[in-house]
Amino acid sequence: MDRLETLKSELLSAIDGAADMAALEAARVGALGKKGRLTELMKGLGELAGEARKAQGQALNQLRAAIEGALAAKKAALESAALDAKLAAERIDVTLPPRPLAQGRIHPLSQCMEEVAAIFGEMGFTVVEGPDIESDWHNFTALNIPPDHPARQMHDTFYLAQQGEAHLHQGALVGESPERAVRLLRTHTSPVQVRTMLSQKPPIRILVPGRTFRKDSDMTHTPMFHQFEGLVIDEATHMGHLKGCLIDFCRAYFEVDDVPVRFRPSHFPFTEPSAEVDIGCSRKGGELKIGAGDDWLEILGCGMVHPNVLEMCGVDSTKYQGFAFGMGAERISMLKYGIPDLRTFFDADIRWLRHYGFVPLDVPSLVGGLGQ
Ligand code: 2NL
Repeated sequence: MDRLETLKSELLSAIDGAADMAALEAARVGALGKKGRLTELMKGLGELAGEARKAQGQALNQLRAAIEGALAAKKAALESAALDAKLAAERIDVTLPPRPLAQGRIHPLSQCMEEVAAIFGEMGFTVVEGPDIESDWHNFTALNIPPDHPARQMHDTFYLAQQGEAHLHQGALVGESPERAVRLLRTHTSPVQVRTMLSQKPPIRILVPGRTFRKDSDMTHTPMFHQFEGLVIDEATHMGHLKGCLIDFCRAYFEVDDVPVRFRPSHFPFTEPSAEVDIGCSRKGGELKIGAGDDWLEILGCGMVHPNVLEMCGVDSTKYQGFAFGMGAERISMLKYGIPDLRTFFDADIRWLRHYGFVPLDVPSLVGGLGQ
C-alpha cells in the first residue's frame, strides 16, 4: 500500500506541476498510457489471486479515478488560465479616446479631384479615364491641331521611340495610320473625349480627370501635371449651357455663392468660339481672397466644340453640337487651398502633406460639404 501511496503522490504532483497542455498530456501518458506506471500495475493484477487480487484491483481503480479526476481538473484550470490570458491581451478600455486612426492624409490634388467630380457628378456628368500613352492622332489630329502647330513640337511633347526605332526624326511625327502611329505621353486629357465620341452615341456628358505631360519645368510648370476636361454633346447644346454649367461649377467649387465670373474671348484649335473664364478676387495686402475685390484670376478654358473635331470623331456636326472645357487641377487646388508653390505637390514631403492634406474620412460631397 505504501508503494501505491508514493506512486499516487508522484503522479499527482506531475499533474499539478504541468505548466501547459503538452506537459499535462505527458503526465497522463506517464500514468495511464500504454506503458504508463498505473497501466503496468494493472497488467500485474493477473498474477495475483483471490482476496489479494480483489484488494489490489480496488486500490488501483481508486488510484486511477483520482488520477483521472486530477487530470480533468488540471485541464480545466489550464484552459481557463489560457482564456484569461487571451482576454487580458485583447482587453480594450472603451473609456479611452479613439486611437488617432486618421494619421494619413489625402493629398490636396486627390481632394480636389474628388470635389470636382462630386460637383459635376451632381450635374449628371460621368467620370471617364483613359491611357497616359496616346497616338498623335488622338492627342492632336482629331482635335483639329494642324501638323505644324507649335504644341506638337518635340520641345513640348514627350514622344516615345517607335518600335525598332531608337530616335525620332521630325518627319515621323505625324503618323496617320494606326499601325505606324506615333506614340506620345498625352499633353491634355482631350484624347479621352475623342475616344468617347468615337465609341459612344450622343448625348454625351463626361468629366475626364487625369495625368498629363509636357516638356516644361520651372517655378510654375512640372513635366507631369493634372487636368480636368469636360465634354457635353447633344442636339441643341449651346453657349448658354456652357456658361450656366461653368458659373455653377465656380460657385460650388470655391464655395462663394456670388463669386463674379467673366468669360473672355480666346482661341483654341478645338473650339469655336472659345473663351477663358476668370473669377473675381482681391489681392490686397498680399493675400489672395476669392469672390470679392477688383482683380481677376484665370481658372479655365472652354468653348463650343469645333465642327472639324466632331466630324473627325464620327459625330454628325449638322445634327449635334456641344461644349468642352479644360482646367489645371494643381492650379485650382493651389487657389482654393492657398498652396503657394506648385513644385511642392510632388516633393512627397510628409510635413507638407500633414499641413495641406485632408482627413481621409472627410469625403467631399455637395450635401455633406466639399472640404473644411
Ligand atoms: C485649358 C483649356 C480646353 C478643351 C480644353 C476639348 C476637348 C475636345 C473637344 C474640344 Cl475632345 N475641346 N477641350 C476645350 C477648351 C479648352 O482647355 O486651359 N486647359 C487647361
